[in-house]
Amino acid sequence: MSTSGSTPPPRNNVQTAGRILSGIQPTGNLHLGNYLGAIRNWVGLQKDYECFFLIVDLHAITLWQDPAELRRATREVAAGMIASGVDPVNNALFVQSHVPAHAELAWVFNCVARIGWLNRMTQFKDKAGKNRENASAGLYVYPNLMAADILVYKATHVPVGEDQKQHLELTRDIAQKFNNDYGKAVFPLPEPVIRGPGMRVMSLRDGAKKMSKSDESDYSRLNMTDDRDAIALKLQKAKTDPLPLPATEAELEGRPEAANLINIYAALTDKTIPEVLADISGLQFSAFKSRLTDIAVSVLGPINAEMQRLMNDPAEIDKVLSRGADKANAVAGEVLKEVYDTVGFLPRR
Ligand code: AQP
Repeated sequence: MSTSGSTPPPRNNVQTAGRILSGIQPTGNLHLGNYLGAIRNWVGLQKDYECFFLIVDLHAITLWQDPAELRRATREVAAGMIASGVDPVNNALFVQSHVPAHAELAWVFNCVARIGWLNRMTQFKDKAGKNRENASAGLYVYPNLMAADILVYKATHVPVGEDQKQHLELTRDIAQKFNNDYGKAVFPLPEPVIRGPGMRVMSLRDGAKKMSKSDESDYSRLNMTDDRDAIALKLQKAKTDPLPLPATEAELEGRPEAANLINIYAALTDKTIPEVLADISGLQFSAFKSRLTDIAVSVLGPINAEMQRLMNDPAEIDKVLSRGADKANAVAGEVLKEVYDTVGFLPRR
């Protein structure tokens, strides 16, 4: 069966390389991992692709969120994306709950995806922990909603980190099964797209854990809203090991905390690891951390200042998000109509 739905319409009459869908959860403070692992890459992708960037509040409530904090974080994520260079005019930047088609298509996919497929999702096992019986049903069917997020725009490409690859595979399985079940190529099979180093930033307190919004220690991450003092303090306190800084890449083996700091340095300066090792040769860890502080401040400082400016005008952020939702609804509404028609729902006259 062909996947003819895979050619995206041109944007502003210019043919793009495809249609991208990517999202971020408003579950706490945006951090350096979100910036280097996702947002910075999106800024590069928007030049070539038609992009739909969404703030996934429906996903966020699969774990309980404080309502006031959820609203604050939703605006902060929008501000962080715009301050980092995401263009909300030429792309759609919006909140997932403002586009009802996501939840509606997710229900259809709840009826397409097989329980066995969901049982294999490692993220559910990680997030539910030992107490699976007490996890929300939403957390269990989260991958079906993610598939709906992507396919409700017939996205052709999805930027994915290591941890999301399995979910994209499931999305492709759902698209394929839907197309087969109904004998019609409604959905394209979206491809992963990787731009930039695709790096994973680890916790500053434990090199084996990824930097995360929900880590209870604020010292584990550099928030995009941290000022110079906070960045300096967190980097000075960042866990290292008793050995001197490495001189070669091979010496980084088995030293996750040192490797993480050096990877961060490389990503922030757009240098390779050997270039960074040449830069820092002969430094003590403390001098290296001071230099890294200057570099982090030079990248995050201007973003932080712009985020603060935007956050001082929440009504303006809401307007931008509302315009983004209008664009998204126009596309998603049509795809949902096609899906409802395909499965045999009676049209509303
Ligand atoms: N540490 C990281 N390194 C590289 N990329 C990261 N991302 C998140 N953490 C890192 C990428 O940021 C995008 C948005 O992530 P998300 O907010 O949707 O969910 P997440 O991956 O679960 O991020 P967190 O910070 O760990 O959130 P919580 O604590 O709420 O679960 C994704 O592209 C992700 O890969």
